[in-house]
Amino acid sequence: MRTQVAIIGSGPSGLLLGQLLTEAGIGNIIFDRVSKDYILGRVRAGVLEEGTVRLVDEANAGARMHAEGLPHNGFSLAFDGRDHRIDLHGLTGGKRVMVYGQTEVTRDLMESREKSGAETIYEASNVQPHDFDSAASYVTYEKDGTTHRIDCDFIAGCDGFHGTSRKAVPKSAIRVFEKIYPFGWLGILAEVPPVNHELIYANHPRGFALCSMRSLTRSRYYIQCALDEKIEDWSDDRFWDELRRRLPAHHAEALITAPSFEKSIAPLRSFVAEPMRFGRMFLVGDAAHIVPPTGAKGLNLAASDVYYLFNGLREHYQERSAAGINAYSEKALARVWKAVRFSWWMTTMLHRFPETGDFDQKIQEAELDYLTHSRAASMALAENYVGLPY
Ligand code: RFL
Ligand code: PHB
Repeated sequence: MRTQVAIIGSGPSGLLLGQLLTEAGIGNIIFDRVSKDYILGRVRAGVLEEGTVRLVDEANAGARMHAEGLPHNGFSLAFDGRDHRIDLHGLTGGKRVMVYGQTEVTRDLMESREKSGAETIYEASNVQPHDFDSAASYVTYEKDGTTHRIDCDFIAGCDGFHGTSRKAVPKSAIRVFEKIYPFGWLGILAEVPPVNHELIYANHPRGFALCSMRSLTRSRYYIQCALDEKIEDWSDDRFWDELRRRLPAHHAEALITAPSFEKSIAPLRSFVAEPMRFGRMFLVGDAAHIVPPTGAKGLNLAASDVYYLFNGLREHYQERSAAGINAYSEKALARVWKAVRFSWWMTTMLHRFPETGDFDQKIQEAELDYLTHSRAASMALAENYVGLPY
């Protein structure tokens, strides 16, 4: 069997690329090692940049996002017992973000893919890219006891941080940059109205906290925790108490609680692999880079990678030009590193580091005070948060 683009991974990167290619009449097959239901059970990102919204629209999957997503014009930085609003809309000349869960984006993209008739092979085990340094690339996978082979022009490695694509690249051809943070995020979902109509990022001597949402009746809350914390040790009551302690008093008093229906701990990491192209295989999204979630950039970077790669592939097929494909790695990495910097900076400014003490807490508060009182500093934050242009 043969296709034009073999896509490994049915997360947001793979699905978005697949739908843009399908809309442009370029053949593609997606392979994922897990089931559709498993993918739809993963709770992850919640904040979409305008560029991401635009791409989901181009992929013909934006209707529900526009009907149910919540446009946000700002967010709050809370520290020293007070709230300080960052007016994203005013500071960026009219830009905003969309609060709409990654799970819902994924569901919408899967639905439009099913409607378009493009093929996805779920529960494909041992998916492997082959011969991507030649013009005769192919992918193999196993299903129902049989090994299958799909020949293709290109391979898109959209299989996340633990995927197979990056691992298939010879060590001598790839360079990785990594930073592991000495804490994680404990996150919960609960069927309660959000404590505030906008997100709250809180710096507190006890550690960072984030109040986010999925809708006007469903909240997503996170608190910074030690890496060796066990989820079983965190009852809902303990979580709510700790969250309240880290918020300014008026929010703590207004917080509505209920039993959580999802609770998990995520480690924080910055990671970049260079380059992002190896012959006829491209790495896209988390397969190539990871950022700590503090800047809300992971999914949005996946989307900008997809934008550059889709345009490169479209130029290849429709205009017989290799310019876009040849520029993919360099263009994507230039944007990736700026988001890596922003996410590292937000993380450093908002979290309590185990090795630091009260001096560092005061420095963070001074930085936050400067940030919220200097228009120039607020503008730089807002410009990055809504997403650098592409
Ligand atoms: P994904 O979503 O990991 O999808 C990869 C897919 O590849 C499949 N796969 C394989 N398939 C075949 N063979 C193999 N060997 C395979 N190995 C893996 C997997 O089953 C999966 O279906 O990567 P993708 O598509 O690049 O998307 C990246 C985003 O998921 C990620 O960057 C964001 O979720 C990060 N993130 C956030 N990003 C934002 O932009 N805004 C946010 O607010 C935000 N919050 C978050 C986040 C990530 C979090 N966690 C849990 C990591 C909050 C959290 C808590
Ligand atoms: C979320 O809603 O899951 C979320 C929002 C903002 C972030 C990270 C996660 O920075």
